[in-house]
Amino acid sequence: MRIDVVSIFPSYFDGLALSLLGKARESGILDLRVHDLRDWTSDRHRTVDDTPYGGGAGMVMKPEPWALALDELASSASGAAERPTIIFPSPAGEVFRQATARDFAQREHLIIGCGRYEGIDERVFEYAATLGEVRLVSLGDYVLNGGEVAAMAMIEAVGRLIPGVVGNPESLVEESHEDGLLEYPSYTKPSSWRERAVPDVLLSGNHGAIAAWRRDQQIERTRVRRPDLLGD
Ligand code: 6GU
Repeated sequence: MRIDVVSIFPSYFDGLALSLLGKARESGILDLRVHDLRDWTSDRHRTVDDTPYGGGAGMVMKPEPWALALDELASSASGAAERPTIIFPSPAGEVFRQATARDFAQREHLIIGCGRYEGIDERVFEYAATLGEVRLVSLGDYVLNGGEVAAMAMIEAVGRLIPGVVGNPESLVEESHEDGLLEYPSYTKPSSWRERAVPDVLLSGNHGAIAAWRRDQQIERTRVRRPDLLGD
């Protein structure tokens, strides 16, 4: 999979050289490239924003650098048969869920455009739709200063679903949200620690009883912490 990120703060993404995603990049499973939006400006100050028409607080990102960036990146993934999926992290977007991550993980080429929260000129989204499928995607109902942290969360959630990135694919299925429930609690040695015992059933060797207990725990946790997921 190819992922191109466009940001005015490319060094946010340095952390993606670490851990499982870093390994996936080294092995070539994940071709992740981070670009500085200012590379597509041509004025001396490398300007990317301007005041909003109609007035109001803050600045709006200018359309011209975005269009040049998208033109170049949408056509540069040589060999990609599909048009790219162009993602703009935005608190005004659809909510990013595990199902969204699974959807994006199927795609050959993602372009992620990180704006500042006052926004990108609206015409950029219309123009991007001529180059690929545009998705405005939010992490949830709170406000970040820009799209970078959200983009990193999405890249990690998507990247770990690419076959070969997570060593043991079984660890992907037993997680929170994969089956619509929160995950069950985990324990390791010692079996008794600071007066706290590991639940007996986990030491019983009875795999049927363990599976049933874990399922009950998933349902109970979900009922208490996330009743919205149960839809009742
Ligand atoms: Cl995707 N962007 C920003 N700026 N704020 C957010 C968000 C995204 N998701 C939640 N809050």
